[in-house]
Amino acid sequence: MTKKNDITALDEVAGNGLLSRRLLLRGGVAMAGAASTLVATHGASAEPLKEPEWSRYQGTTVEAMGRRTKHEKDTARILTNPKGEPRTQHARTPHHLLNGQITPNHLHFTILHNGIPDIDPEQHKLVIHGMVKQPIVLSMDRLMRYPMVTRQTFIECGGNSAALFSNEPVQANLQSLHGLVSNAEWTGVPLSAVLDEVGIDPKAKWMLVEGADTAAITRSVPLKKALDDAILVLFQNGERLMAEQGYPVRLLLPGWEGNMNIKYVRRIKIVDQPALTYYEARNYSPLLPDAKAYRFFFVNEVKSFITHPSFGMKLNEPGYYEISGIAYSGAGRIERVQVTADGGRTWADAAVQGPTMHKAFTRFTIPWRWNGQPAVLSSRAVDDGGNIQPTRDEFVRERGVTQKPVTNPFGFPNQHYNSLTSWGINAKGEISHVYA
Ligand SMILES: Nc1nc2c(c(=O)[nH]1)N[C@H]1C(S)=C(S)[C@@H](COP(=O)(O)O)O[C@H]1N2
Ligand SMILES: [Mo]
Repeated sequence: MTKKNDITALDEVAGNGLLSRRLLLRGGVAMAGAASTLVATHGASAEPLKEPEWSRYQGTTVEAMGRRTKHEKDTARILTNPKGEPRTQHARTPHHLLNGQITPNHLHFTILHNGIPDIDPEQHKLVIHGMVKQPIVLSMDRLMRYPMVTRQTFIECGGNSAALFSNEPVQANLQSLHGLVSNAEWTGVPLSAVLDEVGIDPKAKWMLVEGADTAAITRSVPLKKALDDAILVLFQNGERLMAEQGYPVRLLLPGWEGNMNIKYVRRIKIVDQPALTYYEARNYSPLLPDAKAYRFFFVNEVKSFITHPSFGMKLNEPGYYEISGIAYSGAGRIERVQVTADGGRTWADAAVQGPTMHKAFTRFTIPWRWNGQPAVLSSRAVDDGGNIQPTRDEFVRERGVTQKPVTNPFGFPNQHYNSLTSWGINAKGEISHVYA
């Protein structure tokens, strides 16, 4: 038997204090040595509670729309146009302040190339035409009458994590670095059901999808994907889509590059080849070190990052901490996540919280005992297709980095970064962004 406060008696499963994820199953905070650092110091002198102000008077009146407590006002997105500048707008999810797997609707990341359109659902129509037997015009009323499906999935902008293409680590928090990905439960009509009804010409291979905002963002999507798991989404986490997420209807292509998930979708044209629109031919064709470029980059590949602890937080004393983070893969289900506390020399399996879903966020955790010495934390995910998140060396060799540090973390020097993120912890417990 391990004695309650004897933290040294616990076996480390990897270097620098990583403990077995099985401790979590056994309710092992006390066993992990937390008894001395969490419980003993803060629970020692339990006195009768004093009556605080808020216990003495009637609370405020409940309103029709629920609201968040003012104490959490800093749990907000950060904007690239905080003064309301009319430009392509990015709003980033504060993953370091959230937990679990679902991104709340008001904190879902957003990219809009031309602002939020104010669309009247009574007037909005979706046209499906081109190489079809019978073109159709769908009102939102009519679309609502199709059978619906619900699934959880993430959406990630190709430009997420772009700052990590810099050859020096940009000192910015998780929200700035990886805030252009979010995960929600989406409900809507499988696109395949609607395409069945219009009758696709067997020679057709692609569809051109167009939004109703002024950006008229248009993208070519292979029909194979459209018939596989694409959804015309009407609901987001149980309520109608947020205006920013594409109200009244958006295309969802689970696991595929953000910009293909066309919001405010008003037109789908069935065609036999990609249209090579501006948004697919220039904006979203990542460059390679040999001056070639990807023509298309569809799948957001397997990826993970540690959310707690992360940049900007501080470890106040040595002892027990839970390391926690997010893993996801546009190619499938997360099968395994490993964590290192010594910059990649040794790795331990994290606990992966189930049920794990295809192309959705998966939360991982592992207990850690920090000894007060410098440490480098990082995570590495593997999906059920056997795809492994590449090390930074592997990734840079294939995809390159920019020569100068990217001082502006909102810049888009390149796309689809899916390598590791490492947090360096110094002896004071301060956390910086490092390349390990
Ligand atoms: N109509 C329209 N659809 C759009 C965009 C847009 O500006 N207009 N932005 C795209 C980009 S670049 C991304 S990454 C995703 C972001 O989806 P979200 O704002 O719901 O997170 O929407 C895509 N669909
Ligand atoms: Mo994007």
